[in-house]
Amino acid sequence: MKIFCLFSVAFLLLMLVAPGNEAKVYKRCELAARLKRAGMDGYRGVSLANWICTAYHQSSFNTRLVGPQTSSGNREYGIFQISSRWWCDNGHGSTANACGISCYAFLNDDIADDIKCAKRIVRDPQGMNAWYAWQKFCKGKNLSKWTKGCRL
Ligand SMILES: *[C@@H]1O[C@H](CO)[C@@H](O)[C@H](O)[C@H]1NC(C)=O
Ligand SMILES: [Ca+2]
Repeated sequence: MKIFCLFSVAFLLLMLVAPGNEAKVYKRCELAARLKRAGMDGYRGVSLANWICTAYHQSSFNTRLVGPQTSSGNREYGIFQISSRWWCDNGHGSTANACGISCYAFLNDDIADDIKCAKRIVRDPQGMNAWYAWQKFCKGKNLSKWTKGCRL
């Protein structure tokens, strides 16, 4: 039993320190700073608060989130919940794969590729309406709370 506990603790520690392998959940202001650094504040006229609000309502800032399978057999991946139907390839069924990337690349703690694809998505005529959570929870709302208290 003691040995088992030691192994468990060792395993847990390993999981915590393994680089690039973390189930990273961003803090709100941490994500705000990261997105700002990536030029997302005002990208295509979309303020930083809109991106934070969208990410929160899509994934709770969890980079590891895989959405449930939809009726069309697709899933959504990562902090922005990007769909395998249009934007990435998850190896199951057909996809437009407009971002030219594996969906699994959206599940690690390096969100550079997620950001790049989100920019591609918002360049389409539908803009932010691509994200249902944005329409429902962010569009036309007072979004000041999403960047409040963040040093940006
Ligand atoms: C948005 O909400 C904040 C904080 O609740 C408030 O200070 C601000 O005046 C509001 N902005 C608008 C445009 O209503
Ligand atoms: Ca990634």
